[in-house]
Amino acid sequence: MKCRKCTKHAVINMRQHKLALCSFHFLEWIKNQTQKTIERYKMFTPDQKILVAVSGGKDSLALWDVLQQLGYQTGGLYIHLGIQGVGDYSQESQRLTEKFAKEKNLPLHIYNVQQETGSPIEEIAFYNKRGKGKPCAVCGLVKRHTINEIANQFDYDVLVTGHNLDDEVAVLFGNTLNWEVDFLRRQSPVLKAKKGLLPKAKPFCRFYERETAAYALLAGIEYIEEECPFSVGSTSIQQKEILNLLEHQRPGMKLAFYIKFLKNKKSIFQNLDEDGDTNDILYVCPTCGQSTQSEGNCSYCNTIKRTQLKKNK
Ligand code: Q46
Ligand code: ZN
Ligand code: ZN
Repeated sequence: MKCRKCTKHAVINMRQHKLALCSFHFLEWIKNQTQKTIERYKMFTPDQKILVAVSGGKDSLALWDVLQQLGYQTGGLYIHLGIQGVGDYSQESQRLTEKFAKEKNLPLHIYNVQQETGSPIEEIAFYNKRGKGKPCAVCGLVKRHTINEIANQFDYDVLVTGHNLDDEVAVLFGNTLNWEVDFLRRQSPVLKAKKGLLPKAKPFCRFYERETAAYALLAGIEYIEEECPFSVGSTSIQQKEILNLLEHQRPGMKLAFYIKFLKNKKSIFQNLDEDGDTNDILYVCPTCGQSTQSEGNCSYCNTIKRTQLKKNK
């Protein structure tokens, strides 16, 4: 198969776009499409400071690479969760993230949960009995808190994450199956700033996972291939498998499902603010100074305090 734009051998055939491209034109296509997505959803502008949440995986490193090539001012944030897994997951993903940042000469903030709080993520989850054996709920809480802390400290304007189309469609599918109206209302490629919280954007939300993987490979990015050990057997992975079967039978199904949802969202949720939560009164946590939805300490500070108290008993 030949590249649509030149006569060279095509390295990827994107059936949903009826588009086959060579390595050079595919890398160029990813960059152009990312720029279009940034503009289409009014994500951010070149004069803003962008904080990229990097995990050491293909999506976040590829996104960081594309944004810096497009000329955006970016800095990365890696959160070391203290997760072991096979081959020391956190240590290895930090190593690869640091290697990438060094090669590209990009600023990287490293936040080590154990060093900052005294406990790795699993221990915090254990002492707070959250998440039925998995530390994911606590992990989300710690990540959100850390991102806000670093963003405030270093004056970042926008947070970007490497969520791809497969991630977004799995979330959409799961929320539809359970009629999670509030979550559906809030699902968007871009979320406006709320009091004390950073605006968020997902510039890769229209790329299939195989496209971001191909980008990382062709751009020579070394990334961690293992997923976090706690993601194994998750509902979202099961749903991704079902969606892959549907996509196989009908190429483009995932993209259409997502794009049509975004197009029809306004009429489905008429009179409701798509960002949600805007009517919630936000308070200031007396310990860390971040926004919280009730008076007194925020959930993060309560969780860390509880961990330290129980651990030292
Ligand atoms: S939440 Fe759970 Fe992920 Fe945290 S513990 Fe791993 S699987 S990394 S996105
Ligand atoms: Zn070509
Ligand atoms: Zn707090």
